[in-house]
Amino acid sequence: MPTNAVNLTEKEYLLPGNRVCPGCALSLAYRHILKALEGQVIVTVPASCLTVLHGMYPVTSVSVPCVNTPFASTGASATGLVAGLKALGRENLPVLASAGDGGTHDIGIQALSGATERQGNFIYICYDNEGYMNTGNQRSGSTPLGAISGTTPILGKQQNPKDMTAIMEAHGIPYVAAANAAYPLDLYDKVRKARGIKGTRFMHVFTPCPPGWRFPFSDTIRIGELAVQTGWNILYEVENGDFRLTSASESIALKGHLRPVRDFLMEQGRFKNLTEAQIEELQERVNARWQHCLDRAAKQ
Ligand SMILES: Cc1ncc(C[n+]2csc(CCOP(=O)(O)OP(=O)(O)O)c2C)c(N)n1
Ligand code: SF4
Repeated sequence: MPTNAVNLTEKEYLLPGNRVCPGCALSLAYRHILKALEGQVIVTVPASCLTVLHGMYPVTSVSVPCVNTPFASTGASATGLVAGLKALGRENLPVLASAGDGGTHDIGIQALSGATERQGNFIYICYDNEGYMNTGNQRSGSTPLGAISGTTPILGKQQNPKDMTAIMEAHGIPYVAAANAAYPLDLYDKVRKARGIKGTRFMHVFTPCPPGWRFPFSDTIRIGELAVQTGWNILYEVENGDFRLTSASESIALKGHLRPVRDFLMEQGRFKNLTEAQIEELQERVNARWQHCLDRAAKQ
């Protein structure tokens, strides 16, 4: 049975008080990730907003052990933790590697790809705020076309992002999922499922960032929901090759239609300089991706 607000565990592993911004979707997502793992996990994290959330030694806001690793080596760090646990006869303790989009799509991709190709037994969660946010919003391989960032200040980024979830699926791993912090129960259920599977499990979690995307701190959930309602972000999972839409994306596919992507874009200051041609290009990209997902879902 899917988790709901009544049967969700009340136990917390992310403790009150940390240094992320108000309205940070990463904080909400991470809270549910740790709940799903019941706090029984060793985490490895490179430099990012997640290290800020964890806190600086000897102060921490989480009740799980964490290894801070250099930027490029999160996949290698996860491999080492798995090997160490095996040597201690503690293979059953899950290893979670988690990094931002900069640490995953760009700087950590080779170590992650290598660790995945070796079929390392860990969960990797990329939280995606579509930029290098901890250092003031530089453009990353996940920043969308037209988005203003610290390194694309006027015209916005001139390229489309790479589809990291598809790249990870191409490694032939047993579980891949796309989730969104605005749908925490869907996220929670996906982490629970990932926990029960052996091998490399990859999850992409969409995490709106109020200061980086330039929307009010109070609108995080609404922006996350708009992303799904417009098809900008699609909720799905691929288990041993079987593709399935989940949660709100599944409902839209069954009995609804997508809202125009403009509804999502116009709420955010980072898109204020988009041209009409770019909005059209973004809409076409969303349409094509949504159709691809509908076709895959129909084949199952
Ligand atoms: C090798 C190296 N280069 C640069 C930095 C500076 N740095 C720290 S955090 C960060 C941004 C990380 O971006 P991302 O991985 O997207 O995570 P986010 O900050 O968005 O959570 C950068 C560039 C560093 N710590 N190490
Ligand atoms: S910059 Fe964005 S991702 Fe980082 S702590 Fe603030 S809201 Fe969260």
